[in-house]
Formats: sequence, C-alpha cells, structure tokens
Amino acid sequence: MNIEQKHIAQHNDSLISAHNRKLAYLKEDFPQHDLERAIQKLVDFQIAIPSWALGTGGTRFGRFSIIGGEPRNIEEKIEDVGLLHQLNASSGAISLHIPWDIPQDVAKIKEVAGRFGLAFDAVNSNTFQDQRDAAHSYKFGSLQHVDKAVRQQAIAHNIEVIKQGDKLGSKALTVWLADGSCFPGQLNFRRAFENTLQSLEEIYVQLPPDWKMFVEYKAFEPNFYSTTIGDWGQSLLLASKLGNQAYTLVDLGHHLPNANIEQIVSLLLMEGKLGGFHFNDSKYGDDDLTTGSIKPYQLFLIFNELVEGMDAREMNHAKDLGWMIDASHNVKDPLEDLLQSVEAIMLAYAQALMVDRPALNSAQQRNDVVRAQEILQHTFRTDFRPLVAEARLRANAALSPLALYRDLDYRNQLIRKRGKNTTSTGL
Ligand code: LRH
Ligand code: MN
Ligand code: MN
Repeated sequence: MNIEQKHIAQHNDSLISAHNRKLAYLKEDFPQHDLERAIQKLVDFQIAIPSWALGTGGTRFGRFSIIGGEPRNIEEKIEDVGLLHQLNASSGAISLHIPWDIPQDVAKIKEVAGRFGLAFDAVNSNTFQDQRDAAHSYKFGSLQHVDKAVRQQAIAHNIEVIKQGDKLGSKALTVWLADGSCFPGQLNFRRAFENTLQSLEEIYVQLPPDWKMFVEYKAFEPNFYSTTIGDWGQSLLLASKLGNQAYTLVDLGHHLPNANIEQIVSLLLMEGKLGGFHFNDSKYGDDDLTTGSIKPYQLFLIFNELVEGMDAREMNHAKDLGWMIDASHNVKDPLEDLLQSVEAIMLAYAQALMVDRPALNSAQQRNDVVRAQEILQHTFRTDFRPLVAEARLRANAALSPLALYRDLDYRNQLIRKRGKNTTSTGL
C-alpha cells in the first residue's frame, strides 16, 4: 500500500504556518549556517527498522495479537517499512533476522524494497533458538559449545546468513549469542571464549571484502550467571582479534544498570571499533521499549559523543556506522511505536548537532564544570523538533508522521487488507 503524495501535501499544508512559526524562533536564536547544516545532516540520516518489530511482540509470559493487519511475510514487512519511510523519510532500510525471515524469492523481495527506495541493513543470525529439524540443540550454547559438531552447525548457519544477505545487498552480519551459563561451575570461561573466537574466525573469513561483522554483547539473559560476550570489553577483544572488518555493536538495553553508555561509545569510536547501534530504551534491563521513552537525556548524551567522535575522525555520520532499532513489545501499534522511536533518535541527533562545541571544548579545557553542564542542558532543553520536521518537509515526507498515520486510519486499512488475526515471526 502506498500513501498518495497528495495526502502528504494536504497534511503539510494544514501544519505549515505553525511549523514555520516554530522554525522562525530557532532562526532568531541560532546561526542560520548551523541550522542549515543540521537540517541537511538530518535529511541524510537513515535508521534501519528491524523486521521483528513490525508485529506485536511479547515476552515469555505471553503474546497478545491485539492489533491485526500485521505483515504475514517478508514482502509485507518491507511494505510496512516502506510506509514508515514515506511518512518520515528517515527509515530507509530494513534489518532481517534469519530464519525468522526466510528470503526465498530474492528478485521479488528486492523489487518491493526498490519500489520504496529501501536498502537492506545488517542481517542477523539466530543461534539462540533451536530450529525444527536441526541436528543439534543450542541448549548449552552455540559458538562456545563444548561439542564441535554443535559449533559447526552454528558456524554453517552464520555463513548461510551471509550468503542470503549478500544476495539482497546487505553489507553486515550481526552476531548476537545467548551463549553463557546459568550456574557457577557449568562453564570453563576460558574454553568458552576460545571456542567462540575460533568459531567467529571461521565465519569472519567468509565475509565478502566490503562487509562488516558486528559483535553484539549483552550482560545477561537468557543466561543468568555468565554471558560469554557479556560486555563491550569482551566484544572489543573478539573484534580486535578477528580483524578490521569486525566491530562492536552497542544495544542500548544490554548493559548492567547505570552503565555509562556514552563513555563506552566514545572509547569504541576512538579505537575505530564502534560498528553501530541497536536503539531501544529500558528502565530495568533489556526492556526493548520505545527509544527515548525512558531516558531521553542519556540518548542525547550518546549522540553528543557520537557527533564529537565522528567529527574528530572525519567520519560520515550517515554511512560509517550501522543505525538500527531493536525493539519489540506488547501494548502499542508497532508502526506507531517505530515512528516514535525514529523521531526520538532524530531529535537526539539534532540536539547533538546543535551543541555549541567550541564553547563546550573551551569550558572543558578551563575545568568550568558549571558552564559545560549549562551548555549541554541548554541544548537538550531547547525544542529542536522543528528542525527534524523541516528535514522531513524537504524530503517530501510528513511534518507529523504519527498524526498523518492516524488521520489516514492506516492500521484499519492494513486490517482490511491482511485480516484481523495475523501473526508474524519475531520475539
Ligand atoms: C538480544 C537482541 C539481539 C537479537 C534481538 C532479537 O536481546 O538484542 O540483537 O538479535 O534481540
Ligand atoms: Mn539487539
Ligand atoms: Mn536485546
């Protein structure tokens, strides 16, 4: 399904005078050059949507398919991302998870993606669930497993995922392992780590030369005593040993409580080993809530380090890292939730772009703690939403994507087309 350009135009017409008024306030307070630079960067910035977030998610305590109209196959998942991209012009890619997604008809999948101008971001492998008909179980791990046959099965799966992703035009493999242990004594840590490294090496050598491998870490869950790639140190160690195509991936929900994620980001960037992000938000652990819904200041501080560090290394903000959402939950229309997440990410990025960096540097050099804090908080508390909206306007998208989605009653259109009782794969 497509949104007609005339609906976007009518929607924008109805909001344009209020929008221009808000933008004019910013023009009074900030140099035109800085605003224009930020708007252009926002136009260029794209965030990949995870295929597994498009249906209503759930937890091990239940899954409520209350929405309806959820995508029934990859083509429909791509169409949903296409819809988001038409609304916000910032969701120009999809990240697949194999075998939750089984890209059978590659030509057709590429044709649908092409219709919406979508790219395929990192492909994700899955060795945290047993697949039907699999010869071996991952109950005691996959790439770390004590039995070489199990490791080989997991290695072969990852190589297969690279092949599938390559056909679609993906340029990265994300490896997240549930491997670890639940009880002291269960695992020999050193051997588990060595097995994991060796297994990753066998996958790494199969990467096409222009591909990256993202090594994702997570502190706990599903294992509750140890996780073999449990933090950024373990991930960085693996990525460094593997080589310059391997990077650390930061999922915001994967840290122990109160971890200083912005500092982790800064140091990984400094080392040239930051691969990308899985954006989400959380209050307790890996809650996978809407990005920016719980800790928006933290999100801004992360982007503040990203802009500072990427500029220091003369990196391309839009292209040199993988920007992906990783969220899945029970209570919202997933498409509305994703619009909110993308909006929150764009806003944090806009805020970080607008930080008075020379003034912040100077305050830091003078140990003027109060001034440094004031600079960051002044920017965070300024309403830069009109900059994000202006970027959308210039990219022929909607000034208020969520409002237009609701005005067009899009969910009911999807329900009419796909039915009420739809299920999709995913967590
Ligand atoms: C693990 C994780 C990882 C998986 C995804 C479904 O918690 O963040 O990225 O691939 O969730
Ligand atoms: Mn993740
Ligand atoms: Mn997670």
